[in-house]
Amino acid sequence: MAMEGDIERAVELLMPARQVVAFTGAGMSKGCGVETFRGKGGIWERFNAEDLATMEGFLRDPELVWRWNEKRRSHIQTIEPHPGYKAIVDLEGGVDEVVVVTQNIDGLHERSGSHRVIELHGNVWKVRCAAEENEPWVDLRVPLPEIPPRCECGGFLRPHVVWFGEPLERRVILEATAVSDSCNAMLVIGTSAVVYPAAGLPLVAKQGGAAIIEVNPEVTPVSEYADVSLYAPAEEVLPELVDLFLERKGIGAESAE
Ligand code: BV8
Repeated sequence: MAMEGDIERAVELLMPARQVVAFTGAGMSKGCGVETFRGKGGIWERFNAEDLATMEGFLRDPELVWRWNEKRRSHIQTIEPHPGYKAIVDLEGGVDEVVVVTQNIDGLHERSGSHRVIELHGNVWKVRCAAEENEPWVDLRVPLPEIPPRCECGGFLRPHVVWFGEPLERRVILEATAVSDSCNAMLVIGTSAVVYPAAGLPLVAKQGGAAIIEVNPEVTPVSEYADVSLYAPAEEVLPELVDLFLERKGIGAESAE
């Protein structure tokens, strides 16, 4: 568990910050019952990433990829963001700007009220035509009328998520890199920090002079250069951290709305 002293240290690091980036991974959603990819019981322990999260896998078996994404969509639809999501929204009341840079595709940050969210790997509620490679659109249908769903052109729809071996959208990674470089503090929450280019962003922030505050029950590559690591679940320690920060700022949580 995170020691009180570590939370104090994290608050101290946040006090002078004007722009804060909350960089999140699958561990941020674990507290809502969404599975992580790695670690005990992770998705990649039971499934092969090549089959479910690559274009090759999709072309080989679009039905299997859609069954997996359909299962995630119907599960995500039923869950409520945990108090750690609200803590990130409340943090907005104590600094000039909070930018959420997330690897997650579940849309939970926007649903919990964060005002600026950069989705590095897309969003499972958006689809686009795999044949026309056109602009994505929101498709909230659960269940989908057919698996795999088809575009009007007759081609398959695909989830608007970034698969392994696919580049991130230029505009997205450029914006994420810019805010990581310019922020004064980065909260690195619930990521194993092994998937690039996303995993390189905490180091961009560090080299840009930001204080790095890690939130993860486990040690990760970020732990080596974090200013403080809070080894605890995000859903537990984020509310504690933000409440103490807002108190020190003389801002009640209610007025942080
Ligand atoms: C690219 C969307 C180049 C999909 C995802 C060899 C072959 C091919 C590619 C590569 C290769 N070697 C390297 C690469 C690049 C590859 C990569 O980095 N691979 C890694 C595995 C080595 N990267 C890519 O392929 C990227 N694209 O490089 O393109 C290119 C350039 C130009 C032109 C053409 C090509 C694209 C990567 C994006 C893949 N898509 N997701 C979908 O979801 O369907 S990746 C997926 O895993 C996530 O999005 C996330 O980004 C990533 C990492 O997962 P995490 O979020 O960190 O989650 P994880 O489960 O790993 O860890 C959870 C953590 O939470 C743990 O640390 C745990 O301790 C902690 N935790 C648990 N409970 C809690 C908690 N923390 C807090 N609270 C809790 N309660």
